[in-house]
Amino acid sequence: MRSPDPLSSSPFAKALASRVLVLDGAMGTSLYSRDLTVEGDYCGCENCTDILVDTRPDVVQEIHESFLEVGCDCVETNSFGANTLVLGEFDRSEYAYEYSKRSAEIARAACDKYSTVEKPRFVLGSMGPGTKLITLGNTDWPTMLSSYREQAKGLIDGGVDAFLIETCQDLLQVKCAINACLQALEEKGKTTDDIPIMISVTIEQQGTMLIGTSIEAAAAALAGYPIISLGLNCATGPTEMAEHIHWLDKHWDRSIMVMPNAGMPVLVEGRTEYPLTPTAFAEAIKKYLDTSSVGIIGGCCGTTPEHMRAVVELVEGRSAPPRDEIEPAAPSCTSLYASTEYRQDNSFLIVGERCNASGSRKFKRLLEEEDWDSIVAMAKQQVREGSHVLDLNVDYAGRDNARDMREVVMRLVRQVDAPLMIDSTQVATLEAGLSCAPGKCIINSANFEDGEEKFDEICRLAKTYGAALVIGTIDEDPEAAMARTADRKVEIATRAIERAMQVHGLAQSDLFIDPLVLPISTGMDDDRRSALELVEGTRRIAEAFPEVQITCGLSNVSFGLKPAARQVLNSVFLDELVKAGMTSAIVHASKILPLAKIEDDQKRVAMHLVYDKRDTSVGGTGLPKADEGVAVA
Ligand code: THG
Repeated sequence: MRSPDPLSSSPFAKALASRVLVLDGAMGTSLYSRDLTVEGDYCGCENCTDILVDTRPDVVQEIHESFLEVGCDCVETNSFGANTLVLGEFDRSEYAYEYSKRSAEIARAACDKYSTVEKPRFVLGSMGPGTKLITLGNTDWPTMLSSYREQAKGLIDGGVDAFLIETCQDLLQVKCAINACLQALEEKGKTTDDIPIMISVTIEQQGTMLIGTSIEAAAAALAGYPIISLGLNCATGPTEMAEHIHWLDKHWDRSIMVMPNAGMPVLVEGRTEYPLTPTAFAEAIKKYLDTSSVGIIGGCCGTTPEHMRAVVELVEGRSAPPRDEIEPAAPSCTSLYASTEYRQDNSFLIVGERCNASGSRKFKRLLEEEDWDSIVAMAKQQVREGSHVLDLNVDYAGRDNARDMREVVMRLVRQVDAPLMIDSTQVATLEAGLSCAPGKCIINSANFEDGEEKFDEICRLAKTYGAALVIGTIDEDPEAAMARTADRKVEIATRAIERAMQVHGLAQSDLFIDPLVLPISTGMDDDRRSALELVEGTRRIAEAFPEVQITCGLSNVSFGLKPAARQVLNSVFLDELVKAGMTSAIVHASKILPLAKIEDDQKRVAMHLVYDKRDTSVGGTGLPKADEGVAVA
């Protein structure tokens, strides 16, 4: 549970923490209702409303004032598309900063006219989604990042009280815009304490964001970012948003915003109209105030000052709904579509191991052949076999690994509904994957083998891309880098967890400690204790850090043994690990046997191997030979 401490101490954040705030209504539909000329006012750029802050600041300010006049607490700047990508379509990308700054100054001037000590008015810097969907490859992360950064810098210099990243359709776009705001703030020597970040996503009538993301997935993917609120705007009227708002009400532990259209748009004689009258709009809003914890209410398409006047009357005197009693949603990772909890009841988080160039001959061949479709089919097959998450490793000497990672991730995120574990030893390859993945991924992995610098670099990737992080218990010790004893596993895990949390602000629940499975099948005496040291290390890490996840590359334990023997040993070992507190494992899902299906004597032999009890009564390993198969009903 989070303390009531708002994410920011700015005047806007304080107001948000104390009372329900009302935003303004539609800017776009208000502008379109004015008599503006394409050649003069729009400089020939039809529909580029962002230009109007330059050509018709009077009209823009007048619209702001019309909303302040009826009592709105906040206005949104007229900067919905004032970023380099959108303005580039009008050959005006170099104006992104200037238009954004002007939009904020105009809104500020309007607010200054109406602000009083009792009722200060606030400027929210509007940042729209643009016209390019990054998850669909219409643009890329660096381009979009610099596009939004220009806008954010202009909004800061123009004096906004908060950023409002709104009408979001694509999670990757949201993550990118948040980073742009954070970079712009840093450049200006400010933080989210000065200018907080608000997010508003658009849930279409069919119940998800444009490219299929559920509200649960959006909340899970965004929870790790320093945002002060999450809400919904556009696409539908207030009634259609109810289900999603009520989900946020139960599971989102910060402020909630609702900014609906004035009903579902209807076509009347070729024109789009919004059917809800101010009274009907306010009635629908009243239901939210009575039954949920909405703290910010605004109006999107089709809402006029009269609509907002009716809302202001409802809200007058209401204090901010408390959010600190909310039990946040269980820690999860997400695909583009849905979220997957890290902790599985009576089971473990199954991470499919097969999309790995060094873990599967087939995958390696498909990568060589650049047979992307068959790679997607392999991924889908693993989900059918029960994998919750898919490990993806394209490390392959002599190939462009970053490119391969992009090619595969771009396809998997859209075609396979499972979160990804992005696996590489190279930072550039990890970043290539993360910057194409809209959901909340798990990075595999960081460790201290090459010192703290590389560890820190990967923690920063986790922060930037909103990912969870696997940390292997390996350190700089040139003699024994990989922790082989329970003591060293615990020692390195402790150092890593503390550093990831204290230096990088990662959440304990987003850390997956990998205490390292080493083969016990080498025949070397030194390796025989590896399994039991791992069971013991797992138990102690789970005890010391109850919120941390613990994972491993299970199949490593049985390298070199015959396939049937591997199945038995892997399955028995996994069961011991889960009992000791392991919460996840990278496995070949269809090859894990339920213990009930393993014969007792095979189980006993496997246990002897795991716990290094030498059993002289059986010859060889005592596990089934390849040609015997395993007795499975
Ligand atoms: N920890 C973490 N990540 C990891 C590992 C780990 N990622 C990679 C690896 N180890 C886990 N993945 C695999 C994948 C496949 C196999 C073992 C571990 C495997 N493959 C068969 C083999 O090599 O015999 C090949 C099968 C085939 O070619 O189809 O055993 O420890 N964090």
